[in-house]
Amino acid sequence: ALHYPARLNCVAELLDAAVARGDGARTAVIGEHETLSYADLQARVDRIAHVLVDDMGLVTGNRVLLRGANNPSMAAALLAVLKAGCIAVPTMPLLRARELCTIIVKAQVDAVLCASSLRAELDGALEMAQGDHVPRRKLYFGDGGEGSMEALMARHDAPFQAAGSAADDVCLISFTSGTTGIPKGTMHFHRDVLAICDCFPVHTLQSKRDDIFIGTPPLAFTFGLGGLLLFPLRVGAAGVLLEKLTPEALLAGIEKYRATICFTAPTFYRQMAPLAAKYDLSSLGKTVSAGEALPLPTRDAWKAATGLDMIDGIGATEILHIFISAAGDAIRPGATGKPVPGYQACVLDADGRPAAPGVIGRLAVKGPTGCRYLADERQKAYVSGGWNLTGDAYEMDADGYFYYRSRTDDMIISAGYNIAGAEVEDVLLRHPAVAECGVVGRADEERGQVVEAHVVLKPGFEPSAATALELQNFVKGEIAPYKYPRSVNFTGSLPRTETGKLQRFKLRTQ
Ligand code: 3SK
Repeated sequence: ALHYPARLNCVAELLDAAVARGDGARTAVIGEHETLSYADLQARVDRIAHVLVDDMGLVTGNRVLLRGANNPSMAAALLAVLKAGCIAVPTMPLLRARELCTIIVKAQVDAVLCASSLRAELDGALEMAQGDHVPRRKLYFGDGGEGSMEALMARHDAPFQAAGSAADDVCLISFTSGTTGIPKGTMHFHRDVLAICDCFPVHTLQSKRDDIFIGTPPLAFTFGLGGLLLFPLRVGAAGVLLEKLTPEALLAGIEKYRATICFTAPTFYRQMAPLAAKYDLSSLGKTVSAGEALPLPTRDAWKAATGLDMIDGIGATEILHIFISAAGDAIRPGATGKPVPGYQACVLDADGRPAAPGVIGRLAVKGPTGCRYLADERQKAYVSGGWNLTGDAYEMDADGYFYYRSRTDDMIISAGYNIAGAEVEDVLLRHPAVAECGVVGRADEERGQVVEAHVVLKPGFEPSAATALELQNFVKGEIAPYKYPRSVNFTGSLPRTETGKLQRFKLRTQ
């Protein structure tokens, strides 16, 4: 079990403690334009914390919306908010004014820190929010102009004493639109931030102080916040923050910075595998896949391209980070893995009782972190009897390995058969013509639902009736024929959330 003192500021533990133990000269964050040592990062965080408290008049518990690309300035701003005892409300750079407005109002944001390059949508959001809620303060960073954060920071060079927060003070409200499109704010404590650093990276990833972390999830997504900033800081390692989040940029980044651990989603690994041979990836030792279920063909393609066995994981914004995973010899292809030490998981049957091995049911998890929605009725459905119900359908085998089957609301019931869309997707992805696909159920008078595949073809393949037939026959040849997609829709792209998750609800209503 993890034990933390009752009073605790997570940034004091992650950053000030590193400098105090003599790691000040070590590299902490690497950006495309600058590299900061632990001492540099601490100095920058302290200046920003002074700006927040001394210039903006913020006090403990104030909520600060953050908006910026993955870079050292955004990382420092985020850490400064926490160090000052305020609550960070990070937002994805791709969010539009309407979505930002919802967050500003729902989180009753007190202040806004925004990269000047991303201010247009934010200004639109502030205007939209006028009638409902107006943050008292806003400050832009990144351009160094008059009145900017940088101009104010220049006036402060004294160390900043971390706020004496309680371990269970909220420090982070992380928003997720999930796959349903209705945003929820999830609240996390200072001790939760340390708990995720002391579970998955220690027991599963086994990261070390010489590691160099890299990846694509935005810092506003807890997958990226943990994997690219918090986990490296906890062990005195370095995190590379890339602003350009493309498969090519990630491969080039791994080569350039000699990264050892990569965090990204299956879609990226799928796109990187055919390009991998063009880059020197010899520094890479561990690759973590999360954010979406990992299809077996993607695991295989990545292994064939790089020799690396993917560390798959399931996490949730509600739980803050990964809670089921496996690495090294414990990897069982097709399974996500076992509960990360510190967490417990089980599969519940239709009556809410633990299901026998081999039975598909609802995944339930508990551990040092868990769901606390901000003012949201959905809390009652997510947490029941001390268990967090993530909305995933899983099956556990006799050895305690967990296998993803679908989202609980994604099971397709066709002519009495239960069909997991993810299984059909796995098969389609094995076909040489298929680049991406999403499989959903479409209402059908005769069969209740029919399996419908939305397919993005690879260059050189024709979206024709002949190709559709070929894909249907391919599925019939690989799995039980009742699972084949009776309807095939060719499309240029699939709807995804800002974190890369497939929005099946949009496919269903298309
Ligand atoms: O949402 C997810 O899938 C996720 C995965 C890993 C870590 C954190 C999160 C939120």
